Amino acid sequence: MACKLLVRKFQSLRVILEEKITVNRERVAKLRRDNGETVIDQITADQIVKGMRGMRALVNETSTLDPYSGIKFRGLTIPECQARLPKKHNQPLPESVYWLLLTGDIPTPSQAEELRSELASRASLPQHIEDMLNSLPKSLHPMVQLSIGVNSLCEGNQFDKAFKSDCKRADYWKSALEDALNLVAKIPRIAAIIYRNAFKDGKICAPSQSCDLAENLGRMLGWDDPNFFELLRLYLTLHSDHEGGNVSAHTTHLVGSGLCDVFRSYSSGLNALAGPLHGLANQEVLKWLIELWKIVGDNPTEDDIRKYVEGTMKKGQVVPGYGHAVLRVPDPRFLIELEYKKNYIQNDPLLNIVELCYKVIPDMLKQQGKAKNPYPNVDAGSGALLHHYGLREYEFFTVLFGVSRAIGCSASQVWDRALLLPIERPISLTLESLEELVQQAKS
Ligand code: HAX
Repeated sequence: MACKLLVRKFQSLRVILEEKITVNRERVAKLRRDNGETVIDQITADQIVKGMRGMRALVNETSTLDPYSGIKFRGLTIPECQARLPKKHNQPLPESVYWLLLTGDIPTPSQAEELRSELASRASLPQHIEDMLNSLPKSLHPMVQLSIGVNSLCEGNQFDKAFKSDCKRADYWKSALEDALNLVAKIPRIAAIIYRNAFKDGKICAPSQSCDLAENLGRMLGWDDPNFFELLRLYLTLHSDHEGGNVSAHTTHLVGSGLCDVFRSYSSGLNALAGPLHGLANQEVLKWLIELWKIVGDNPTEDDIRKYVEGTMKKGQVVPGYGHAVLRVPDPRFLIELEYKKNYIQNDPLLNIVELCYKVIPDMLKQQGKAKNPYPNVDAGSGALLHHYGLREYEFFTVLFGVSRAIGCSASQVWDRALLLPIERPISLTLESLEELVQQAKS
């Protein structure tokens, strides 16, 4: 019997996905049948010690990351997305980015509108989840609150219902898609409730049926500024996806591989995002920049910045917002942030400091000789842009990252189920067995 799903009017995305899934499932079957035993890579002891570093060992359809040219969403660079996806004002609609990541196609304006309208219709939360979020202590870090909120969305999820019914495994992706749409639709409200409770008066407006995800998010946060909504559109695009091996995407994929629904998988991914070497770096950058600004004032020299960075390094700390595990050039997302500043913001002392840091820090990290990538990553500029528009509570910044990354992680989860990917289960080694394997390989 076919998997029973909530029947909604919105069908075109499902129909398009169904056709693509049939074709891609056959590709996977052929690959495994004809070439399942073909060796395509080798692994060194160093890569094992460094936690599968650089190993090509996962399938992820939504995006690819090249060390030199950066992220591509379904083959498109971010500037190409900005040029080709349906937009509001000058930035892609987050809904059109979601459509692209889900289907691999550039949506038509009417498809983007259809998805926008569908997500807006799902944007509210059950009252008991609002009550639960309102009851959390204000002092609980916003990322913990976000993870709790997303986890709680799993109640009554479609994937579990399908799993417990006689739904065929081949149809699991349909319920994963239902849940994915609900996640992306509802996470802005969870984020906004957390913000309003932790930093404002706890009052929040209802999501509007006529706004896109970014504007709804901005309005629920308490803004009424089209320029801020425009920044949020860019922000949601820049942070939406970064291939499958990063800590949060990989965590989501791993948890989902045990057939956990998208809410619990992504809630785990959010905890992964909350580490300071990963997503939390955006809060750490702003904290660090504000301290720097206090010390050096509005018009610092390059030497002022150098002195402060030396202090950070002497303490044995990393310079937040610099370095990357894969990229070997300045993160194109950071360059787009600078471009945004140039086009939209005349004069902002903190953003000027961000630019000055970019002049100074790469050479310092090169001289230090440790970091493989001395250049800025996406987190180097994102917080200062939010600060410009008055969003200054940096403990909230990773929550915005988490709202954005739900787009990519949930699209990937749909494809994980669509391609019938099995449970992920690598093998760990003790140091002793690794040493033995090294000796065997050398003899
Ligand atoms: N400042 C100072 N030292 C740095 C550094 C930085 N920004 N980046 C790397 N290094 C050091 C490392 O600590 C490491 O030192 P040890 O050998 O003493 O352990 C050495 O350089 C080699 O590290 P690497 O191989 O270049 O870097 P990794 O791939 O291990 O780590 C990180 C990549 C992004 C975690 C790292 O560059 C870092 O800690 N950067 C600062 C934190 C940050 O901005 N994180 C956000 C990254 C982007 C992201 O995921 N956003 O969500």
